[in-house]
Amino acid sequence: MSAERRSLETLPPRDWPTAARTLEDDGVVFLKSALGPTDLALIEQEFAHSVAHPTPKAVNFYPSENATFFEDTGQRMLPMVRATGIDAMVAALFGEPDLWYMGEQLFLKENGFSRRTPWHQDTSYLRMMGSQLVACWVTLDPLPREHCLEFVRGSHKGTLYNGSAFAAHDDTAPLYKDSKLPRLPDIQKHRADFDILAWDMEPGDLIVFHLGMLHGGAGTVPGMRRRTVSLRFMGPNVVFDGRPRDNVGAQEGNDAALAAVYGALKHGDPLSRVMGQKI
Ligand SMILES: O=C(O)CCC(=O)C(=O)O
Repeated sequence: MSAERRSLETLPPRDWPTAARTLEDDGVVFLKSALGPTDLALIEQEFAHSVAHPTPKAVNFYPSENATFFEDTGQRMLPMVRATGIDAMVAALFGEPDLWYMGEQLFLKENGFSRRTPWHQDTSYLRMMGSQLVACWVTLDPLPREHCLEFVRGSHKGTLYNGSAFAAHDDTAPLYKDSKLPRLPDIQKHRADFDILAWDMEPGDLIVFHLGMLHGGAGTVPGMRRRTVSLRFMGPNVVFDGRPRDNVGAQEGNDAALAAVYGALKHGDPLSRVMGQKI
């Protein structure tokens, strides 16, 4: 696998300035046919390897529901990111060559009626601010719009909510009990009140979204498999969000490694010095 960043000329042609403007305005951009068959084969191989070799952070959510809802995070997919040119696409969207890879998150839903991923913002869990802060969401299975990842348009510029605890019967149950952040709205119950974006997706299509976006993932029905990966990146304008988030001191979430990083930072400190892999 190549260690060099691919040049944009080797990737499907696209109007990158327009795509960047959509990402900036809406908080999400859909890139049709961004990846070719060789790229997909590589991602599929990496996905299978990760599922077969889960990290200690892997979670099987909602085990009583009798369907698979597997989630894991890791830092193993950077060679794939480079080989497929996903980093080159992010650099084009940022208009910025310097990038840091923050890692991948895998979701596998299958074997029955697997439930939705609750609506949430990644920045509720990560104390990060800046426009150059995105996930690239890839599906390995065709997903009609109703099984896609969904977004509230422009919500990266709105309120930052408390995290979802991913509770079985209450999607908005707050993760952080003493938080100053407001409870999530019940978007699923009041969908008509929100400007929701989603797409019919084929393997090869890519969605890039800002980590401040309200987003939620559809579930599966019997006979379906939904294998998806989020690859997260930041650019140099991303800084530590040190504003108080709870009533008892710094809110570190449930990640001890992140807590150690945050403890050494002041509001506005660049995060690229301390997090992610420079690529
Ligand atoms: O695919 C899903 O259902 C959820 C994905 C998600 O929340 C994420 O990638 O941040």
